[in-house]
Amino acid sequence: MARILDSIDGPEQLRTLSIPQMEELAGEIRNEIIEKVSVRGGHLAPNLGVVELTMALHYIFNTPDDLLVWDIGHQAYVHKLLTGRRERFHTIRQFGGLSGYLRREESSYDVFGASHASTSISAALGLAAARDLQGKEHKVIAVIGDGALTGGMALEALNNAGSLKKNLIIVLNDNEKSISDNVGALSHHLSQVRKVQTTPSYQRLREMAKGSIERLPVVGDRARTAAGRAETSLKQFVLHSKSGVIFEELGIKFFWSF
Ligand SMILES: Cc1ncc(C[n+]2csc(CCOP(=O)(O)OP(=O)(O)O)c2C)c(N)n1
Repeated sequence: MARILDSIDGPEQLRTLSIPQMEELAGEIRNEIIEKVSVRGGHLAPNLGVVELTMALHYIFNTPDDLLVWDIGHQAYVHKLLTGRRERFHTIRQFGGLSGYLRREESSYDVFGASHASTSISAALGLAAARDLQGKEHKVIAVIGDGALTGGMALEALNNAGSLKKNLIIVLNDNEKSISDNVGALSHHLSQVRKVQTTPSYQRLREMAKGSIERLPVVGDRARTAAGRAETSLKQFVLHSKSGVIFEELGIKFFWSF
């Protein structure tokens, strides 16, 4: 049977799919990754975990004009499959084949070649500053895991990003794992916030707030912005914490999706 994946030469085709087609595509991508990685090894779990996230990013943003910066790049197999490299995917991590990480020489969609952890926010911030100097308007998005976020360079970049106030989107892929379980104060903070989200009282409040917002006579972006703000306030209220979510305190707006 013909696969949807075989018709995807770039994000343009992805953006024409319906939700059921995208669900089917997500399954095909997982099968492709399992099949190819099981032959010669590679990063399996980090890639199986970002299938929907990667599809959503390429669907929503106008890549490659909008710049997608992956931290490390070990989780970029899905990105490679969706950006014109599916026919060469079986060569990944082999001499002369596709890189197991990102390479600017390999594709215009590979904005920043890393493989070292914790570099994405810095790189994206630099790209956002360059964009502003050039008077351009594209989006810059850094995607970073909760493990990489604990690296010194990421913390330095957050410090800088919170004060420069560039239009920069940071997607935190908080899957509670690094190479092993995450450790440290930041990881503890995130787990506290996560715990709040899963309590029945928070869920009930959230549903109530969502219901009220949906009944408001505003539509589209304004409703979404209002919903985002309401959720942030709600979270901080429920957290009972003077300092709230640490990123907000650093000047970075924080939206949670799970
Ligand atoms: C400076 C540096 N230290 C260690 C590594 C090894 N390394 C590769 S992937 C990874 C885990 C990343 O975890 P996380 O950022 O949470 O991403 P996930 O795999 O969960 O998507 C690490 C530590 C690295 N690439 N660079």
